[in-house]
Formats: sequence, C-alpha cells, structure tokens
Amino acid sequence: MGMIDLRSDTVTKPTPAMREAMAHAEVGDDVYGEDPTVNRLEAMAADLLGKEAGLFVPTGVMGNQLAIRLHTQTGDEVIVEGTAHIIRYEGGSASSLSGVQVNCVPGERGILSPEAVQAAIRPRDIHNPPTTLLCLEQTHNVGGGSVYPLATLERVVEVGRRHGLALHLDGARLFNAVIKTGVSAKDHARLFDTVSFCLSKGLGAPVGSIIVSDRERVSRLRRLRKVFGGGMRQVGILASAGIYALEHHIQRLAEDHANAKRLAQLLSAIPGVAVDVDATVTNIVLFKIPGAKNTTDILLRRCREAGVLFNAVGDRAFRLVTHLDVTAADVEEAGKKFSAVFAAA
Ligand code: TLP
Repeated sequence: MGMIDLRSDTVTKPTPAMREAMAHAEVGDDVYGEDPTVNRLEAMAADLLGKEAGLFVPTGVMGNQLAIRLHTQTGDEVIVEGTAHIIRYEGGSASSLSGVQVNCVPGERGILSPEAVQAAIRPRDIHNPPTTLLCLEQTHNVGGGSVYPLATLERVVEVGRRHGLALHLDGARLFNAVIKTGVSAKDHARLFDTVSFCLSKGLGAPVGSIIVSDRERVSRLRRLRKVFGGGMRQVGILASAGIYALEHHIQRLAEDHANAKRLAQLLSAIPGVAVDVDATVTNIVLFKIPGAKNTTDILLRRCREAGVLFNAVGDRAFRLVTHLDVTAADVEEAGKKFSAVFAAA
C-alpha cells in the first residue's frame, strides 16, 4: 500500500474519466469569452447556486480576494471569524491587494454568533473604519470542517444586511455542507451577494474555483480578475474537469464524511489522543496529543515513516482531511498506524 495522504483534500488527482473529459474539451480564448467549456461551467455553477452568473478563477484565494476587492474601498473593515482562511492562509492579501483591515471575531469552532457579529460592526463615526463586508466560511476549515446550521447562518446574515454590509461566502467546501445537512447550495447562496466554491478540493478537479453573483457584479469581477493577473486563455481543458466534478463527485462527499468520522472514532480509542468525534461532521478531523513527550515534528515524521501523511495545526495538534483518493480500507490502515505510533507518543 502506498502513502495515505491526509494532508488536504487539495491533493486529489484527476481520475481517468476526468482526464478523458479534459482530453476532449472544446476550447477557445476565454479572455475573448470564447471558450465554450468555460462558459458552460460558469453557467452550470450559476444555475446550481441559483445566481445569474459565475466566473471561473484559478484558486479559492483568488475567489475570496476578488470578492473583497469588489465589495470594499481602501480603509474599510471586513469582518471575518478569527481563524478564517482569509486571515490565516491568504498571505495577508486582503490588506495588500484591497487595502482593507480585517476584524477577526472569535467564533465557536469557526462558527460566528449573530451577537458577536453585531458587536463587531463599527458605529459610523469619523474615527472608525467603515465596516462594509462580512465574510463567512462554510464549511469552516480551522473549525474542523464545522457547519453553520441554516438558522444560524440566516441570523448572522440578517445582522449584516440590517447594517448594509455586503455578504460573501467562502464556500471552498460548500458542497460538503450541502451533503451533510441537505440544505441546498441555492439555499446557502440566496443569503449572500457573492459565493465562491472550490472545484479542486473534495470535488477532485486539479485546479479551479468559481465565484457566483448577479450579472453586473460578475462582469466587475471579471475585470478585477484581469487586473489581478487572472485572465486565462484556453482553460476549457481545466473547466471540463470542473464540469466532470460537478456531475460526478458531489454525492460521493458522503463517503469522505463517513471516512472522517471513522478516523475520529479510531483515534478516540487511542490513549492520550484527544478528539471530538461528535464535532467531526464533514471531511476534516482535528485531534491533539497534549501529553506527548515527542514534539509535533517527531510525531509527524514517525507517521510519515509508517506511511501516513498529514499536517500539524498547532503544538501537538493535527488535522486529517479525507477525500476522493482515500478509501475506507486506507482509513482502517491509517488507524492501525496511528495506534502503533501514538501508543509511544
Ligand atoms: N485551504 C487549504 C490551505 O490553504 C490551508 C487546505 O489545505 O485546506 N477557503 C478555504 C476555506 C480553504 O480551506 C482554502 C484552501 C481556500 C479558501 C483557498 O483555496 P486555494 O488553495 O484554491 O487558493
């Protein structure tokens, strides 16, 4: 058995059938709007989310950053949860590309309460930065794949609306939430002005994200994408992988969720390992070994030597992510390796 790679759902490789679709994709110059496959993917995504239009972007980061640029002026303040991808893993780009400051509001496993958002909105006063945008994340990465229940999402969004904020959803893993809760992508998207989601995570495409909105905003986003250096040419080859992913890889996310739950259960049976099995609801497992005498790096190395790859998210704190290229048998195998390594942690 090869290496079991639980570092991220970004590591998936296109399946033979996806590659086949890519090989036959019709293409054209997308900067001229002439790539029929890109146009089809954008229309398909817009339809799936119940919005007027969509824009194919190279990465999830670009989707989020285009949204921030679209919705703000320099000097504005953007509210995000304190451990959001936008603040933790986007290289400080909200400040460098859009000149905004980010107000990090503490959440519970990444989930913000309406009260916390309300308290974070600055009164309009000459001293204060204007709060103009609220960004939420569904599912929440650092929160361990946590999911906003629809009722909470509606209440949080309602606070933003009442104060005239623009609303963006970083839905990198939106379809994991959809499959988990049965709340449709449309029912999420109707709450937001812009929604981005990734094709290159659990959905298994090699690259690409989509941002959807109304027609007017998407045409402004298209211009901004060019400004950010993201005007692309014959990318129908990549878009065809996205179409394939939307047609074939959404329902199967349930397998990733079952595999993650099983990993959490296996970990919970190992003495010294702290994991919240109930909170493991989608494809991310967070766990800690607080009393380990070995350092984080040593623990990672021992697991790698045993054949399991994953990332640390803090001191003796780790993240596992299940995906298309991890089978139920891999999960059982990983569980055995974890028992062996962590028994001597
Ligand atoms: N997340 C990656 C890393 O950047 C941490 C991962 O391995 O989980 N929003 C969310 C919620 C994400 O988790 C990610 C990627 C992105 C946006 C950015 O997507 P890309 O990597 O396509 O720019």
